[in-house]
Amino acid sequence: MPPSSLRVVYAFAREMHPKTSDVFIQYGTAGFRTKANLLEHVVYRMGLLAVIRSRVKNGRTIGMMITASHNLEPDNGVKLVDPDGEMLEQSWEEIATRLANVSDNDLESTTEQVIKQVNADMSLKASVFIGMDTRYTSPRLAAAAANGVIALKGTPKEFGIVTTPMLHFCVKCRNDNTYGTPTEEGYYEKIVGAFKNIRDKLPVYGDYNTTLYVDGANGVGGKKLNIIRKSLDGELDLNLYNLGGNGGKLNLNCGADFVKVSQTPPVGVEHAPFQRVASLDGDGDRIVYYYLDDKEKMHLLDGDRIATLLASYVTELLRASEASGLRLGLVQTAYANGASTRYITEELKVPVSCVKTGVKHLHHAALAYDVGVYFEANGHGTVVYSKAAKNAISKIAQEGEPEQRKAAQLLQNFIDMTNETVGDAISDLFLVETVLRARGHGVRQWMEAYTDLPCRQLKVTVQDRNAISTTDAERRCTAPEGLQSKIDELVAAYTSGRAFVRPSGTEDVVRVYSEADTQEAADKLAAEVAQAVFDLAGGVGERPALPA
Ligand code: 16G
Ligand code: MG
Repeated sequence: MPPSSLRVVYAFAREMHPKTSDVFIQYGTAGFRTKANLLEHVVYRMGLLAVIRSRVKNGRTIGMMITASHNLEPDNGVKLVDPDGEMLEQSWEEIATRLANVSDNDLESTTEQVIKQVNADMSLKASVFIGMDTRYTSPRLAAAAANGVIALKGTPKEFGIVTTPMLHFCVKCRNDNTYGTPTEEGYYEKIVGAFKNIRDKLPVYGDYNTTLYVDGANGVGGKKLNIIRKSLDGELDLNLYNLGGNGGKLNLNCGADFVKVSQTPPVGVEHAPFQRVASLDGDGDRIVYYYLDDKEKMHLLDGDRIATLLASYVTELLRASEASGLRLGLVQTAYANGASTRYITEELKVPVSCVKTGVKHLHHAALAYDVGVYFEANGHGTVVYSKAAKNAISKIAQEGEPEQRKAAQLLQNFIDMTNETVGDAISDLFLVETVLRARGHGVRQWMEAYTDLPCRQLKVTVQDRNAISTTDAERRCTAPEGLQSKIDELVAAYTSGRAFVRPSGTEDVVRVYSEADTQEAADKLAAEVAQAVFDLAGGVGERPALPA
């Protein structure tokens, strides 16, 4: 494309999506995310970038998802999806940030620079899939995205309201037709179809019952489960709450993030003792389970629990199918409860890697295993399988001895039920239900695997959060000077004590995490570490207080 045809990039910007704010915005851990009214020009420009990216990838399809996940209704955001359904390659985050922040007057020349820098052949076709969550600001932003795509002569395809993982799935299928059909129906066919396929293989028995309550966070995930529910004919009885009607507000006092962080049940859900409840986040890529006991005390089954459940079951099936030479491993972050890590390594005897916070880091590390299970404690995760693993399992499913074949066929259903592109609340829900059903387990047996160490999270506001540098998957800090040795000294005074600090990737704060043998101890340790951060890293406002 000759440079003169880039004039339209400016024309669209000026006439339809002008930059109206000078607030600097950064492509962070999960794309751009801020108040929706600051985003229209950003999303338009990401439409441009998606076309360039598609051309750099030889015309393969790129995804754009309009969502601010678990944030409240007034926020929104955009993230790009790479051809294999993964998050945008990290080296492009800086390019995205640059393109988002230049003035309208400089947009044409900056676009040209970017095209040169990444060596995009602008004569190629370009394809961009666009999805959005249920926010009332999303349609307008999706339209801006499409205009960005059109401005550079790419072809946008709009999926309307879908979960984030559905969009990732469709992008992957479009670029690799062995993975499935790139439509919402194709997603149901593969993922929900695989769940239905286990009905004869895994009869319901023991303490497992087919009733599941779901907190839909008043977002898109619950809406999609409502579609799925009607096709499940008795295999799973979904009681859905917080579907967005009756004045329920997106993520407000409900949803996976609220449940995990506040450790309290969401509003809008009925409860029965020991009834398992799954709580989704606003764009359907995170899930945690919980239940209330007969004294109405809440018990949380978070991402660590889901990871250990899935890893132990897949290990069992691999053993039963006698698939030899396949390495299964689990990936966590520093936020994983120490008790879960101990259980995985010492009892399940599964290797564990610890990586930096953020799905892309976990996903990447999981690819190193034949079967890689990854989860953040907050409920974002999935399982990925290598080609070798899929081939070996498929061979046994056809040619193995009867018992081996049975296990391998179950594994195949398990693989089909998994959205390997990204953590997916709906897919994870079916995986969890499958394992509980296979074992005849209710929530109590699931909970019995190990006992969580009490933990606490706090945040501290400092002048510049980047004054904190970390190493060793964020478990230790290297700056400011003296902070790590102070943390070491504080931690040493506690039984089973552990603590770390890291700058947030999504908020202007430093996060503090602690765990210890009692809740009081974990609370006190977190407060002491927060004080140390405040003192040594330029705290702003009031110095954090110790618990009374
Ligand atoms: C983003 C990440 C999530 C991570 C969180 C940490 C993705 C899709 N999402 O939401 O994985 O746990 O950031 O936030 O990567 P923080 O840096 O503010 O603690
Ligand atoms: Mg989310």
